[in-house]
Amino acid sequence: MVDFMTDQDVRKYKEDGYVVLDGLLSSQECDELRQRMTEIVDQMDVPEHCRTTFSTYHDEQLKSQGSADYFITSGDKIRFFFEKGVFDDKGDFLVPKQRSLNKVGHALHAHEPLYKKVTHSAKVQGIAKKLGLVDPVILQSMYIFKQPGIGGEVTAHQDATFLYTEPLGRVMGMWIALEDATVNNGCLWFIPGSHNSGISRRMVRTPKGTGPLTDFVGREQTYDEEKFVAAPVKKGGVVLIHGEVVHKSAENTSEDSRHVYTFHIMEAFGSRWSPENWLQPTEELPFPPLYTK
Ligand SMILES: O=C(O)CCC(=O)C(=O)O
Repeated sequence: MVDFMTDQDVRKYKEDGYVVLDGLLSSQECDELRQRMTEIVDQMDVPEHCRTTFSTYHDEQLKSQGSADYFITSGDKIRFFFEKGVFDDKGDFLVPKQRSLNKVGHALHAHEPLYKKVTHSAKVQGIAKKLGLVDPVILQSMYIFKQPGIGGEVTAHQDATFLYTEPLGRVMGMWIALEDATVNNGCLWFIPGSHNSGISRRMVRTPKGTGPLTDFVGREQTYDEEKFVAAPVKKGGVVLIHGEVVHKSAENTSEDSRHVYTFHIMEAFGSRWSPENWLQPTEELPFPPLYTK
């Protein structure tokens, strides 16, 4: 069988820190994943912290503590993260709920059979093998909506800021377009070659107690806007994202959505997953190996 990922793709990935591969999924597979997400959203329970009214400073603190908890314990669950301004102060939707979400995360790969199937598909395993990964494990997964009109920007970052390993260079994102991702609806932009300069900051868990649950160490860097190159992708295509490559996406001011399913893998062989990362394997969900049937 001809490799889905060619030698030239591997070279491009190593040189630039990312590569776009067309045709990972068929159009029908994309539609099935989207349809399943519509059902999940139809049935979702709106998280309590979104429903809390904030009339006093104390309530506001509780609400923000609630959302921090909701995030940091989401690694082994399916949870809902919303765009800004989609709830009124009683926690009722101001927009149709199918149009309210920023993302759903972080364990679709474990709990949702269709998503699990795609994550472990022969093509995905073939990509990991082609890149020489010995023991890749799945760290997390997300469905990102980039809603028409309100889908917010994702500022320039490196994924290893959030998913830190020693040594670096062990994490890769697979970002699958379930609809065409274009410069108009918020495709990814990269600084080619930026994966070779380490990382500028890390997000770490803070010691248990009061206050924020995570903090940043290091500096948020500013990047030369001119250096970013757009990476539009056709429905069904995948972008491989090196853990240290600088990337971002613009807000979606168009009338089209830009749904993607994305997950991150780590070469577990010879790597140390930082215990300070927000995301930790749990008893319910240790990081599952990618190479399974
Ligand atoms: O989907 C997006 O707009 C951004 C995703 C991203 O930057 C990431 O998954 O690291």
